[in-house]
Amino acid sequence: SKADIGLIGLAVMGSNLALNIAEKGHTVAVHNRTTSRIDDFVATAKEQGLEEKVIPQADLKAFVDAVAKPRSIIIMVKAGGPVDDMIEQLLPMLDEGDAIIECGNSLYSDTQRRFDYLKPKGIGYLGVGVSGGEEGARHGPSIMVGGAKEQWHNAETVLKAISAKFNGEPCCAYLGEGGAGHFVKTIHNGIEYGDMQMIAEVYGVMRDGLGMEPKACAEVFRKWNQGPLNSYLIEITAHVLDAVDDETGKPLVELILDKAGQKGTGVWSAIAAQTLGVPATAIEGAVAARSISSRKDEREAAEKVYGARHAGKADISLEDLEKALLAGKIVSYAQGFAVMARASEENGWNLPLAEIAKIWRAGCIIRSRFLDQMSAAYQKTDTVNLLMVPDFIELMKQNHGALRKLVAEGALGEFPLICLSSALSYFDSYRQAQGTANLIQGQRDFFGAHGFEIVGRGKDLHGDWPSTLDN
Ligand code: NBP
Repeated sequence: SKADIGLIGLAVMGSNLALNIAEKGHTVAVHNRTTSRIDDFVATAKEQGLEEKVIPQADLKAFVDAVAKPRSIIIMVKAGGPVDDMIEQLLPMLDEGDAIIECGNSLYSDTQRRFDYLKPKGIGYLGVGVSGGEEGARHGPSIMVGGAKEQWHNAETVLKAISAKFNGEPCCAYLGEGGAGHFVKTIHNGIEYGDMQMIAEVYGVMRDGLGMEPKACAEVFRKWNQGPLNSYLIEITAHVLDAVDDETGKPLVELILDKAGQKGTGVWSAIAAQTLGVPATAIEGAVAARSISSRKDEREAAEKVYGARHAGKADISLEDLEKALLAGKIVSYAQGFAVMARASEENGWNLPLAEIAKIWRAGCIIRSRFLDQMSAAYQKTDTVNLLMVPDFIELMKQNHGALRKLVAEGALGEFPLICLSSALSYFDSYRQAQGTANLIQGQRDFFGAHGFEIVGRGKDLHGDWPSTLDN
């Protein structure tokens, strides 16, 4: 008999997804360019007692033929060129109505392009964001589906079965056409950058401003994990801070080099925000912080020039740090969701914001209690900006004072709070009815005759500016 689904690409992610599929009782045909990976995979499937659900095929045509029609074929190869190569190889072997389901970390515009390319050929293209890393792929990731809706329904049972569950509900949903799934995954990663950076900034204040040892910080994060900040990232932060280096007996975190890596999805989300004209300062700040972190030589040189921060203590309580982190998080999520809402309008995706918050509640890196609250709040309203969603207005009112206090302490105490301070500035700009862009418009009209508006008098007005200047 034929396989329920096919999967190409048996590296870390693909093999874990395939094992997950087999474990949920679905037959999966598997293929990989380098055949030794197929043998390794079959051996692993045997060890796990799943070989009966696996149909290995070293020949691509035989693999395609082994999948039941209309075919659903997952590709989990390296993002970029290899995905296009795979599509071209598969094309002549597929029949109308079949689907290619690409589950790697692809750029959403590539996904959109592939979707548009395959649609007229009668092949449904699904670009699917899969979050949760290796563990998630094996035991239940959060799955963000975009692309051909008709073909999604053919694969829905399998994808929902392998996804993470939150209170029994699958963390897998169809979000919109074309590149919608990969776009949402990108913003997920941008938000993840923000969460991580804000946690790191608060850790910096604990370490340098409150003189706390890693173990003591870990204790605080464990406690916070019982409250509104309850999340996977807060939980693992406590573990990272607790870890001890075997060789030296020192806290491991103090030995790890302070240079953060990045693979590009944070940058993609910041670029998307800028391109769409949606402010996402917390995400941008988090990306910038990683870039600054990677320039250790420059930072060391600059510290010599300007001196290290003064050794003064920070005057802030742990309670206020917790509240500040919550307020920063609300702003960051508000920004990320506003970017998705705008992208949705621009691309006609109809992204369901409540549903997105829902499928992020388990399986992915940003899973949290907060997202449960968020999905509940978004279900009650169609307000786009989280800062204007009733339950969150209350939360923000209760907590922005602490964020303000932290940012003020940070400024005077010389702690870098690039993400948290950007979040606060955004909040203050967002809620300021009378801003300062009147001056910008005056300047623009002065040098470029761009015109300005005066309410009651009309648009495209000009000032009678002096024609000679000192400079
Ligand atoms: P890799 O990204 O390391 O890719 C290796 C796979 O791509 C192998 O199966 C390899 O075949 C295949 N491949 C390559 Br490379 N070029 C190919 C080509 N021209 N034609 C056919 N196959 C080709 O695998 P991974 O680490 O499992 O990641 C897979 C995807 O998942 C990537 O997009 C990655 O960014 C994403 N990812 C996501 C997460 C997450 O948390 N969601 C984590 C890690 C990765 P070979 O064996 O013949 O070389």
